[in-house]
Amino acid sequence: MKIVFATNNKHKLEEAQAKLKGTEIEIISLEELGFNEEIEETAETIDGNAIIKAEYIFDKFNVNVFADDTGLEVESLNGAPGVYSSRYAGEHVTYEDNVNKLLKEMRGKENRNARFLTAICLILNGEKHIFHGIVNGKIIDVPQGIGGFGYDPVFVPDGYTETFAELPLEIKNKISHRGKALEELRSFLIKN
Ligand code: ITT
Repeated sequence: MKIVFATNNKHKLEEAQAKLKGTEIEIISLEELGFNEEIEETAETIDGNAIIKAEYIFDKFNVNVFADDTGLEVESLNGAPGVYSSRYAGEHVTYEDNVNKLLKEMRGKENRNARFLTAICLILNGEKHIFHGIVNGKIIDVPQGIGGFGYDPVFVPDGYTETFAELPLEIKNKISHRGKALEELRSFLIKN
């Protein structure tokens, strides 16, 4: 079965490909589909943005498709940056800019608890399904590691001492927000 992953993020693509390896499910990227626009994420929730991205590609190409939207929610920042995680430091910023803004906002805060939340919206044969994944952890104050992307260098998942940027991709993919949501997607696709 071929299925489009509606993302422009190559790290997400890599994580999904690793998760679906060994199954009959083949992921088609937006690049392979010949689509290279940005899809505007105008919803105020993670679920809403995942739905927007999947529906946009479904409406345009009439293909089986899934999309991922992810946010980092920090307890002492009342859930920020949340749905605004990709543009926390402004529009068209780097991952580093966002991390620096986060560390600045958290300076002096004792409560370092945070979680990543992923929503995946799948549209299969025209029907919509939503899957979720969450990982709890802590924000450290000096970035560590060069793997992963986004906020990975400052996020230490519960039960570990390394950040997601230090842990091998296999471990991140096993315990992470996206790894868990992809696992749900995988089981669903195998059954259907
Ligand atoms: P697409 O919308 O094209 O899928 P994106 O990078 O814009 O890609 P999001 O809209 O889901 O993805 O933005 C979420 C932001 O949250 C993203 O830019 C990263 O900074 C961060 N993020 C998402 N997943 C992450 C992960 O696994 N580890 C660390 N940071 C992550």
